[in-house]
Amino acid sequence: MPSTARAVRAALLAALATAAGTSACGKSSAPLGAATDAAARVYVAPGQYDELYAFMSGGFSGNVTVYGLPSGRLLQQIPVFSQYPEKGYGYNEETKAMLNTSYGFIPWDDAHHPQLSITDGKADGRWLFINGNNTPRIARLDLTRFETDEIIEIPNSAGGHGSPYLTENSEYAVSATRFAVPEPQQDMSIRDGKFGGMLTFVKIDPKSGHMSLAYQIHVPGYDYDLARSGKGPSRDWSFFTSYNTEEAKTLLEANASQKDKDYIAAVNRKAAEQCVAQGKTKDWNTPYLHNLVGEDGIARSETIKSEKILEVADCPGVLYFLPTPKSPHGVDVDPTGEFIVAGGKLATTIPVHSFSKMVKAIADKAFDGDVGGIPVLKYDAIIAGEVQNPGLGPLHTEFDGKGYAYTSVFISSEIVKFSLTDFKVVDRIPTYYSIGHLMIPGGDTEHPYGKYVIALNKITKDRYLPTGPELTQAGQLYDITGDKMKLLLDFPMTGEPHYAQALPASILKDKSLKTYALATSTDPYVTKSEKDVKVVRQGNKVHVYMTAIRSHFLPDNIEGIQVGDSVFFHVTNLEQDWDVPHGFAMLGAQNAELLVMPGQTRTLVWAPLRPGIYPFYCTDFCSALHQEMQGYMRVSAKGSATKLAWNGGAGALK
Ligand code: RUQ
Ligand code: CUA
Repeated sequence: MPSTARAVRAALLAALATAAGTSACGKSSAPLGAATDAAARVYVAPGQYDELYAFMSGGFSGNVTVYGLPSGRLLQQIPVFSQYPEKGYGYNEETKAMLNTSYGFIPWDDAHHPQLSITDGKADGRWLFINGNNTPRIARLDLTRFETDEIIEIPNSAGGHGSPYLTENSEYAVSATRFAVPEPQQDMSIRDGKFGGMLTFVKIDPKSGHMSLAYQIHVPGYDYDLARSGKGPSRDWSFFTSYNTEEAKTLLEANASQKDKDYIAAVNRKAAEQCVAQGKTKDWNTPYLHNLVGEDGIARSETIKSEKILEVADCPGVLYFLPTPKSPHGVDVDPTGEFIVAGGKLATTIPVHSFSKMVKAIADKAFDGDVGGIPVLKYDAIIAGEVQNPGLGPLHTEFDGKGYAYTSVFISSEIVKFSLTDFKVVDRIPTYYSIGHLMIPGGDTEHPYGKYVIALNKITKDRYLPTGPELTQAGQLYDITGDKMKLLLDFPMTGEPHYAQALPASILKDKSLKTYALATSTDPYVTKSEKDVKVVRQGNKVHVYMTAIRSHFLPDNIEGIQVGDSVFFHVTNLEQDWDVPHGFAMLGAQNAELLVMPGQTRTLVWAPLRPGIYPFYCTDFCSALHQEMQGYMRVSAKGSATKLAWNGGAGALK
């Protein structure tokens, strides 16, 4: 083990042992390090609303969770990159296409960084974007419905980690390939092959939110980790951290930690846009998928095979390297747009670059040579300050808008607060344990809401009742209104929490959709009234146009189904009252349930295997007679003379 890695590991174990020791000695009932009035500060009385919505990445659950703050109450799970049987997401006919990729249907991803859409650098409550890390993708969620509406795959990439990190008016989402790979992909020696990297810019339509690939910048084969787009004076720039500038292919823990400094790649988007407009790009045609929910509520996939690739040599001024110690992870831009804070995982200081100095250094050509034609700026010419004694393993930084920055420090398990005036540490507080990201509501925008910081911890150890080898993931809420941070609350979270975003509830809550309008539904499979229910056979496909309303389905008796048929249940929920979904589940269906919102139509496919009588029922407790909300399907042998018949509408069954 190399000495840095050994030191890091020893420090981690020591930090965990100290922290665990403190609470193991009988103090576990006293809130460990919590403010004395913590209970009152996070208590939201029954029937009262929380002050903030928080959107948390579900990490390896692939989804997004919605919490209320300050209570830490879980309000909703929004499926994004992973199938979610509770809502039928990725199982029903309307949403399956959302999970299509150029690699086929993929039922899972690892979701990392939620990003609220912004206008003038402030959350506008329209959409939430989040990246898929394993098979690089960016998703867009609609925040009136809390549903995933769009997923775009990022071609020529492997590991879409540094993403989506929007620009000041949500013009672009970005993505960086974390793993260097052959660009374009091809068979070559791992050891001797020359790998590359790719920085991707995805255009977001300001009205519809629809995403399209704008251009990709071909860069050296480093590991690009995280990103941020600038704001204010730096609004036309995007920044990406890289590690492994050693371009090691094996045992990176040692081999990618050789150099003192790696780089932040600074991209001038205006220069890039100009080169694209001047036709200086090359056309590549790696296939990628774009999945979009249409006006009719149905997701469809389109395969696209066209990318505009920008070679740095063809576009001078588009990219500069900012030397940054040492295997940096996060890169974060303060609310004024002047400071670019890096989290050097193995660095002994937190380097803070100055945007204005960077611009001057570029004008003065204050370069330390170049790599592959990319100018490397002189470290001393761009650095604004170095935060001394920041703790071990700084990762991510958020801002309170009052001139302070808050950095998560993984190995020493703490949040460190420092001044953006003199770069001195002014406060620090332990986290339990091994904090990854942290989030101040609005703390990555030009207008932080402030008030709280949330630690998104990787390890919980002794903080909760043990639940076997796998313990719950955790967030911790701290008050940051005073000089000293105060711990208020621990709350469990779903999946591994990576990043999170929050905004005042007042921006969203009145926009929340209550029902889908049945009268104006354009779903091709909608049934708008009970008199229209029907069953239609097309070869061995049988379409059941079914309605649900408290407390029955219609038709609820169907005969004439045969083994070998595929039965499509198109279930329309006729309700137009808020909070009255109906569910649908079928004995032996090799599928999830349907959960159908008021006014919505959802489709489940069932392929009966054996003759018999098969009940179905409503899965969502909708009324006093919910248990009565059931029906039967009669399945006959293939070729049987039993006629197709049903009750309701023009059906012949009585
Ligand atoms: S990462 S713990 Cu996936 Cu955002 Cu830094
Ligand atoms: Cu409908 Cu229960």
